[in-house]
Amino acid sequence: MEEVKLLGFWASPFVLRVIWVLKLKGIKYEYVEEDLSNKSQLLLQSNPIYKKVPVLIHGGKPISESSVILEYIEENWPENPLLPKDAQDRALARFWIQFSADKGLIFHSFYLSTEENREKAVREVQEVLKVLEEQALQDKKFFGGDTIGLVDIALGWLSHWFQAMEETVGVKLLEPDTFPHLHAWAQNFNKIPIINENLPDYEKLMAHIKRLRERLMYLKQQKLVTSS
Ligand SMILES: N[C@@H](CCC(=O)N[C@@H](CS)C(=O)NCC(=O)O)C(=O)O
Ligand SMILES: *[C@@H]1O[C@H](CO)[C@@H](O)[C@H](O)[C@H]1NC(C)=O
Repeated sequence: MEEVKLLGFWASPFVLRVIWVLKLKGIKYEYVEEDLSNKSQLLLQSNPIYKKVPVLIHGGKPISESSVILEYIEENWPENPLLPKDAQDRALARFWIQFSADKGLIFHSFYLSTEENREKAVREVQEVLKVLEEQALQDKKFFGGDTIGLVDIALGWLSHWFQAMEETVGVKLLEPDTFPHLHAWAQNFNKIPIINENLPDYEKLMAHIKRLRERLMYLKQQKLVTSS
C-alpha cells in the first residue's frame, strides 16, 4: 500500500469533502494540519500554482483541487462506490458537482454582503437552492437516491458550514418551510455517522467564519479604496 497523506485546514469545506470520502472508503491516511498564514514547504512544493489545501499526496505524488481529488480517490479505490455505475447517471452526477462549483461565487457574495447589496445576494442564493431542491434533489433522500454519493459530498458544506455562514450574515435561507427537501437532506447527511464524526465543532467554526468574514470585508474595502 502506498502512503496517503492529506494536507488540510480544519475549517476548510474543501478539505472536509476529502476527509469524508477517505473515511467513507476506509482509506488509511496521515493528516497534516497547515497553518495557512505560514504554509509548510511541503504545501508550497506540492501545490505551487495555488498554494491551497486540500492536497492529497499519494505515493509521494501530489494532487490538488478538491473535485479532482475526489474523482482520483473514486478511480483508485472503487470499493464503496460514490458515483453511479451507469455512464449517463455518472454524467448527471458530474453535472451537479460542476453546477455547485460554478455557483461558489454566489455564496461568497452572500457571505460578504452588506445591508446595501444583501437583497440581491439573498435572491441569488435562493435561486441556486431552488434549482438544487426542485431539479437535483426532488423527493430523494440523497442526490443519487437512497445512499450517499459524490454530489452529496460536494454539497455537504451546506449542511453545517452554510448554517454558520447564515448565522454570521444574520439571514436564514435553508429552512424547513422554504426548502423542505433540501433541509431534510441536510439532516440526513449530518446523521451519517462518518460525516457526523468528522464535522468541525460548531462554535469553533462560527468564531472562525466570523473572523474570516471581518478580514475579507476589510481587505475588500482596502482594495476599493486603493483602486479608486
Ligand atoms: N478550488 C479549491 C479551493 C481550495 C481553497 O480555497 N482552499 C483554501 C482554504 S478553504 C486555502 O487553502 N486558502 C489558502 C490561501 O488561499 O492562501 C479546491 O476545491 O480545492
Ligand atoms: C512558520 O513555520 C515554521 C515551520 O514550518 C516554524 O519554524 C516557524 O516558527 C513558523 N513561523 C511563525 C511566525 O509561526
